Amino acid sequence: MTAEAPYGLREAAEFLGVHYMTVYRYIRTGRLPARQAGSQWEISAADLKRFGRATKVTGGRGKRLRLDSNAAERLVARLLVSDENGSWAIVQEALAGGAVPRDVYVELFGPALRTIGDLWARGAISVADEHRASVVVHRLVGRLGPLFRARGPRTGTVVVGAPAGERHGLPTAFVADMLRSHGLEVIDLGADVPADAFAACAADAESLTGIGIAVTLTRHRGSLGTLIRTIKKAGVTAPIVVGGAGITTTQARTLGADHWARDVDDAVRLLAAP
Ligand code: B12
Repeated sequence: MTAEAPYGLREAAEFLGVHYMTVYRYIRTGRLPARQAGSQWEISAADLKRFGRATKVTGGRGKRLRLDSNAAERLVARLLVSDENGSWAIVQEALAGGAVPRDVYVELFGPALRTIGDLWARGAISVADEHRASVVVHRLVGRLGPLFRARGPRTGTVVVGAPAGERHGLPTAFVADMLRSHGLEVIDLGADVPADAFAACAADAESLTGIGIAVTLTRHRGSLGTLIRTIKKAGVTAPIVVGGAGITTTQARTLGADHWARDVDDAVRLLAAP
């Protein structure tokens, strides 16, 4: 028995009853497996039929593709090959499917990054892979940022950052955008901020209403303590909210924080309405 010849982009579009650009998007977002032969895309007959059955996009224009639940997995695949456009297409698809920008950060980027961390921990990917994936996520955050801007006057200023040595910067970037949507001016200092510089920035900030510090690794608790002490010594009285995987509520209190955030939504709630 001879295998059925692979389908080209237009033939696949005809088979599914959709525009060929739609098929191209399915491929770029990792939903439909395909290989590139020179400048042409080739889709195996078996993959095309499986895709058609799974999505019910078979022979008939106007049928809507359901949003599938493996968006985070598909995003992981695109992030690990530095495919910013393919990653962005998955974000757009989530937004088109009714997700709000907060969901993209918390429900899509969060799980994708955790999967990447697990792959690294299992030795399946390298630290370089982790870096390339987080660089793309930073770029996607840059694209999503404008969607979080609130209209009207700013209601206060929040400074967010991570203590010296803590190189995980995405948690503060996510929280910063979410706070901006609450009408706050946010100064995001990002990862690995020297205590003196953090404190000086907070002391200079106009209408400071809060400080957010994210700690991802337990080993940075010592530098979190130094940071909190330095901020207080600089005369800053705005409440300090700390959170992240590396810190518990008891430790946060012991180190002098005013509040501990259970998760990202809690952090936003505490900082947006101190
Ligand atoms: C990307 C990444 C990196 C990048 C970071 C790049 C960057 N620009 O941020 C790089 C490559 C630099 C890195 C380095 C390391 N990493 Co790393 N990294 C990750 C990874 C894959 C994603 C981190 C991330 O952004 N997560 C998404 C964020 C948004 O989710 P989150 O951490 O849950 O954060 C939320 C909360 O913090 C929350 N939040 C809650 N309360 C509050 C309060 C406030 C005020 C704020 C602002 C936020 C906040 O906000 C966030 C939004 O949801 C994680 C995997 C994972 N499970 O997260 C590993 C992970 C965190 N890394 C790990 C490790 C071991 C390391 C390294 C030691 C070795 C390595 N892998 O290279 C170094 C240490 C560097 C250092 N000195 O800090 C481990 C930590 C294990 C542990 N429990 O100790 C993890 C869990 C991977 C794993 N599965 O083992 N890493």
